[in-house]
Amino acid sequence: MPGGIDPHTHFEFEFMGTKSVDDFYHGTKAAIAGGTTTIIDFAFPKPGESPLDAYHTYRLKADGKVCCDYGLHVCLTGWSDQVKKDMDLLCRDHGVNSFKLFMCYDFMVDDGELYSAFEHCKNLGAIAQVHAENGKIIIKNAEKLIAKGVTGPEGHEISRPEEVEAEAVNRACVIAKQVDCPLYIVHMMSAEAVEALQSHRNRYGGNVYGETLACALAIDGRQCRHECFAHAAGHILSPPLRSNAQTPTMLMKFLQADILQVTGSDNCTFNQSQKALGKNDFRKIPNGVNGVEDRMSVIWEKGVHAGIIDPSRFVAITSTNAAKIYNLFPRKGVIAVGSDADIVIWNANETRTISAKTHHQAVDFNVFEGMTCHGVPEYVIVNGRVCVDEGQLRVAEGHGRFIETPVFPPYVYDPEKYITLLTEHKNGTVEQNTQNFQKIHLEQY
Ligand code: DUC
Ligand code: ZN
Ligand code: ZN
Ligand code: ZN
Repeated sequence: MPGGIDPHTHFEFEFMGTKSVDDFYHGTKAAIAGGTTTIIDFAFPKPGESPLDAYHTYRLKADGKVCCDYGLHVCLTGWSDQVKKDMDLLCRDHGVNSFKLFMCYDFMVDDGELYSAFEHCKNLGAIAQVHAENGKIIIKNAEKLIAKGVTGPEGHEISRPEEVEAEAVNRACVIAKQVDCPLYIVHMMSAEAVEALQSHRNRYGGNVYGETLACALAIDGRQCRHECFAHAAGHILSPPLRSNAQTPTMLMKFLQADILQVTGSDNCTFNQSQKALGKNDFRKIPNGVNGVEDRMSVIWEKGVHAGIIDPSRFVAITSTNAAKIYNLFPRKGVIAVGSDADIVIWNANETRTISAKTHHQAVDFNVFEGMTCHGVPEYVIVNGRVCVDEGQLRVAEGHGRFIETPVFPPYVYDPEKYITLLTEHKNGTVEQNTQNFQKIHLEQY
């Protein structure tokens, strides 16, 4: 199958008073070990830094270090004429076609700023991305919890319940619709949030896309109530893993039904010593977990091996859809003449057990610790170079390139352009998938 594309990583990210430990070398090495051959990271402006400068800062961090190809989304932490001009230059000369805005954290933007940024994305042919959680509500909820003495990791999810995610999803969709801008909602973590997305799409049309994460498909928020602080804090990210034990399966079914389109990892790793910054206040636990290495195996296990999605859909949600949405298709996301030689030979019968002791990431913790997965990459070819050979990892630092993501007439969800997947049985009969869920997009082939 085509190599995995992880459109959501944060390598060397300066965040919450510290820096994520997987850098562009360890992060891309781990990606390849797990069958991912392209990542898209987020250039994030430091205080006072412009978006264009942030882009250059990230190019300097990544170029020469990456083992596989990478692209960059650019984060907008505010709105001004300068930001608008930077967006023009980033799209025109720097190979950027996606801009992320945050509805929570210190650098959250308000509805007017979202409106202006979305409008400019629309004008440029870029796609807008949001981290959808209502930041003002979270601040209030967390203050009250701390005042009541709830300071441990369990307070994190309590302060940001599903409706706080769903409200922001709906609001982002409404604002994007006003200016007819395509919108991509990153890391959707709850059924309520996805239902908000689907309800908007049903009413107004489909130029909104939803991504969920490997961790959300495999583990739930009960881990954050573990008696051991390091274990609980190790599972803190935002939006949080949900305590509802049904959530991972529900999210997988949303992927199956094309209600969600993409999976990422949100790989943003902090060692246990860094997580301890929030020992007395859950608001200070650096947010983020691993996933760039294990995403493909975990989704194979919980999706394909569990019988919820078929292998074609697996390829769509781990590779092809991200390539299409970020305008990398058909260079990436497909095996075809003229495409990059990013290829994975996947052994679905083989198993491996995930552990921080054996993973290739720099971080000292793994949220999938002890999980046994079917689905192991036997060979991984990165841009023509065999980097996993019979399971042996042989990466080359600097082998990866920055890949430009050109602005586009965006990929529009249009049911007319899809065909239903046909399943051919050994006896020669062909069965149509009457559920009409598995759809492949053929006209580019
Ligand atoms: N959420 C995380 O958990 N980490 C990085 C940034 C984010 O939005
Ligand atoms: Zn430049
Ligand atoms: Zn986010
Ligand atoms: Zn993220």
